[in-house]
Amino acid sequence: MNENLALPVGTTLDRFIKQKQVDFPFATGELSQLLRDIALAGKIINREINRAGLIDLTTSLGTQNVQGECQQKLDVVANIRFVRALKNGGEVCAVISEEDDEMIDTGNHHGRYVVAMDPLDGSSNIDANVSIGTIFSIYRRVTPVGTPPGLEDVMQPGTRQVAAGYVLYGSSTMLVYTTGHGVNGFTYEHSLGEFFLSHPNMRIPQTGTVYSVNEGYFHDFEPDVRELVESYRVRRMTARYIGSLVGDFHRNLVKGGIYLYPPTRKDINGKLRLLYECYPLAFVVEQAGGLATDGHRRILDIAPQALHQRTPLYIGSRELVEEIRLEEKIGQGKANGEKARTEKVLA
Ligand code: P6P
Repeated sequence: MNENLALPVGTTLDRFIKQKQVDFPFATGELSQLLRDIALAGKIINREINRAGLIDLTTSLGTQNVQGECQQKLDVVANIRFVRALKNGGEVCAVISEEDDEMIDTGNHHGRYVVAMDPLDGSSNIDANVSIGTIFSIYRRVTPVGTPPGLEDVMQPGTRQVAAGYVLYGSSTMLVYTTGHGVNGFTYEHSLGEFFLSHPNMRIPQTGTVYSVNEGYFHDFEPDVRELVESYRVRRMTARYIGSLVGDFHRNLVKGGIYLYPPTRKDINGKLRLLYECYPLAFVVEQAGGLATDGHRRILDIAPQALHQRTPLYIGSRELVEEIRLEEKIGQGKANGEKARTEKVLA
């Protein structure tokens, strides 16, 4: 019989997770279940996004989140859906989210994991129908199982992540994640309601010709950052910036390139958040052979000081990130510390 008449549909996320569970000799399936819970929430958000224009979910609520950013209806919906999926899944004892000022105790005090997430990054693009994404980071809790979670569970350094990834709601919906054994990408097949392995063992090119930065802030940047961006122009690199971190990051992961969010007058420590945007993407990019720094040190080596702490971010192809050696401004670390101290610091 002609096999082409019935080509295999490929490996589902579920089967992949089961197959990979052997990578965790002491795995009891809890992390696997947690990854499934995240994938489920991603499917639900994907449905909300796809019909947002039809059920008036594209507009803003007129409220602000803890960052003082205008909340889109879908921001709030995504946050509710993810927190609910993690609560109902039972594996997670605590969540921190861009949309919530404080740590969320899920009540699952026997849950062994905590999640840090940006439920819907780039949401200001929703009404322009531009790709947006969810970013997540998973840690093992450090407080005893069976007790209420503490801030020490969610304020762990990026090197302690056990898994991280993102859901990209783009021309196709993809889940890309790592558990420390490489990076794998799954594409959502709507008709079957399943994520299928479409990008096994993703590797970012060691260099690239794309740079992603908001050049509207060019005159805000420090002189050495202006020189860097100028050098990209001289090298005739290609500027690609869609204003959605997950979209820019994913394109650079696939094609090679660098994304930069340097300090600006408005955001003196950069705009992006360390715990639920930079740490997870830094874990993914390093597992794919790339690199992420704040211009001086690895993102994963930065010690967390506050739940919603911001950091400059330079992330992508290793050679492009390695060439960035910005001089540390006197007191900049102090500035970071001071800024952090005003942002919900660990008591
Ligand atoms: P700007 C979206 O708000 C976001 O956090 C990232 O997704 C995006 O790359 C960046 O901010 C865009 O910021 O200041 O260039 O509009």
